[in-house]
Amino acid sequence: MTKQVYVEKIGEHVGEQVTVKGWVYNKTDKGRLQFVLVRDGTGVIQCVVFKKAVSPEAFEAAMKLTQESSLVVTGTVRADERAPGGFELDVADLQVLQIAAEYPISPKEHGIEFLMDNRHLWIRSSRQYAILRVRAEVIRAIRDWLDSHGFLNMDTPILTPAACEGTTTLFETDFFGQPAYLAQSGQLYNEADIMAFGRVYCFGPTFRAEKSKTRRHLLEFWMVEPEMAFADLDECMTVEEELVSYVVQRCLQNRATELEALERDTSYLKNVVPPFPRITYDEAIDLLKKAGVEVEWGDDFGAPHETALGEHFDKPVFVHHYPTQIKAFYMEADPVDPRSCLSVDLLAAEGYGEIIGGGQRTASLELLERRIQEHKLPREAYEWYLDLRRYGSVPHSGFGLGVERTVAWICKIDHVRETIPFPRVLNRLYP
Ligand code: NSS
Repeated sequence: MTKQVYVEKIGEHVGEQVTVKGWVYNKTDKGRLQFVLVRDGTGVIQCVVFKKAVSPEAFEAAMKLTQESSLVVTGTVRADERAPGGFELDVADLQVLQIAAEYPISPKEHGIEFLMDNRHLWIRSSRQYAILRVRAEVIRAIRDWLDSHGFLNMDTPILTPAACEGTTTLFETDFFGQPAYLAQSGQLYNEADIMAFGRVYCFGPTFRAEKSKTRRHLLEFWMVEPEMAFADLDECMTVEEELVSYVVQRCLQNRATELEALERDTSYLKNVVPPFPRITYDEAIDLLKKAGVEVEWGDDFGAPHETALGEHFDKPVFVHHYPTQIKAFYMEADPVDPRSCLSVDLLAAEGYGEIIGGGQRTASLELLERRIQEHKLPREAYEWYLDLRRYGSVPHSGFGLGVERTVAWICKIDHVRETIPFPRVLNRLYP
């Protein structure tokens, strides 16, 4: 039996006979020579099938290969500078598992609806492959950083009795006759967890019935949410900038090939190291007015505002102390000016806008009770959350980083739909 290897590691086997299992990526017919590009999930290798080097059956099989046919090839690894990836396989034997039907996705331009309908196949193409490998690295880097900085992974429920981020984007489902909502955030449970474990994070899918179609919104997205007992707003920002910098640097290091394939200019990313600029909402308003953007104190920032702000800085920028009226019910009040709250958003530059939302949470029972009332939330569903202010309340902070927006920014791609294997966007549940 010849040793099976992955293309990614093929360079370690120069001169050896190995077996590769994969799919036909492309094929060039040169008569007695068939050049078959095979991808195996870890890379692509050119396999050279020479008529005289294989059995007549194997050569016949090679002739019939179509794009995406599945096969097992055995051959000798040869280093070749001209080959894509630097190595080639001189084929000794070839076994076809299945001859693929005519593949619907070709190098020609396809409309987005067609590609979305064929997402289950689209993920095989080189651009999607690169983006989704960056995504996996982002997730791994986040976990590595948090796991090695004292954060304990505590996952939070997906079926919940109450809203965290407002009642307008809840997905409702039936919980044996009682309404349940898909989690918009694990934050409220994280707040319970930190009173037991100090520093925690949850990392999971979150759901928002966003009725708007934008390039930044998914209905199902992944969010990592660190939460810290005894941390104030400043410390929250420090943790955010360290985490984001680590994630970006890890991608530059471990996903250079993918970023290059995406033609990502990485000079901006190299500059993503702490500290990031920190400005207040009031300063942001001034900046926007000076830049000629129409805005009034009290307005929430939309994509045009965030883009304009991001353009001012050569790094991601923190905007903190937003008006209380435009933020969630759990935000701690600013002790100096109660019209503002201790919230912070991190805006990625290059037009990408908000990738993190977070801040310091209300520690006082009285204020929290008032906010729940003001936001017209059903108090019974939040009794347990109020308990956290009855039994050893402490100042605490946390944030949520959206994986898809972060990946879109790192890859510099237009739409978050390409940053998750199977995106859930408005009016689309298939495939
Ligand atoms: O609504 S957030 O701003 N904040 C929260 O959910 C807090 N409860 C998090 C926390 O403090 N633990 O969302 C946080 C991030 C936001 O910055 C985006 O990066 C991402 O989650 N996000 C989204 N990504 C994709 N699609 C949609 N619809 C979306 N909504 C938020």
